[in-house]
Amino acid sequence: MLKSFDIPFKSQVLGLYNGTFEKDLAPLAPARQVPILKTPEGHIVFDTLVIAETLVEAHPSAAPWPKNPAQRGAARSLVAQMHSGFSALRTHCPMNLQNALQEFEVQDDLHADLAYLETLWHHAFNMSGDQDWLFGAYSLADVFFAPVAARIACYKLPVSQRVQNYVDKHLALQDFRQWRAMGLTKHCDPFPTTWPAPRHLGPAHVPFRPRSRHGGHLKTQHALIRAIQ
Ligand SMILES: N[C@@H](CCC(=O)N[C@@H](CS)C(=O)NCC(=O)O)C(=O)O
Repeated sequence: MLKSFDIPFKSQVLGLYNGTFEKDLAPLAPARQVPILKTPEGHIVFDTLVIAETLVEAHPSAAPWPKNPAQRGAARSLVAQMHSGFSALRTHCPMNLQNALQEFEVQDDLHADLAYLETLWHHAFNMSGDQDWLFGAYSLADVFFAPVAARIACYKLPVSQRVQNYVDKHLALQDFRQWRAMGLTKHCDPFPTTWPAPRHLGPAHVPFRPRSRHGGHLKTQHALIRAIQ
């Protein structure tokens, strides 16, 4: 999110799966889940939606929401739906940027989530004139659906060609590839999920060196605290 809108930050990883999570969280109280944002003033802000709105306030020129009011309202609605719903997708398809499955059985409730996802995304494509991103230029709506795109790729979920094109667009995005490359440098032992038949996520296993878009030296303004996925 911060990177997509060119907001400098320093990232700190907490040990979600290695037993240090509670201890790592202690200085960030009362947050008890990641991600967490620490502002330049030292304020702790947690929950992705609140982090997004905090950044919008602090960096209005970054323009992370669509300019057009109708599209902005729709973008916010889609993000809210994502944030508060899609429980089947979350339950059956935990995020994993390391591997993808060859075969995965899609349950009825997951089919229903995917159908609703198609409805929401096509609504956005129709509003914006069917461009690459949901509302034309890359916006917070795309940020919030990036993990959904990763899940669709990871579990090879059945989606329409239009939606698959949108997913591929996410996977090919430089910031997405860098995010994933940074994740691949971390290893969990034991790995938290059982993967019967892993394969590469695709569309290409593109080598990407984790580094800052600003030439390697990040000027620390925000600290984004996240966990090993
Ligand atoms: N509503 C929260 C959900 C955050 C969330 O589920 N975080 C997970 C990792 S993705 C977490 O911290 N899990 C650890 C735990 O619940 O103990 C948000 O969107 O920020």
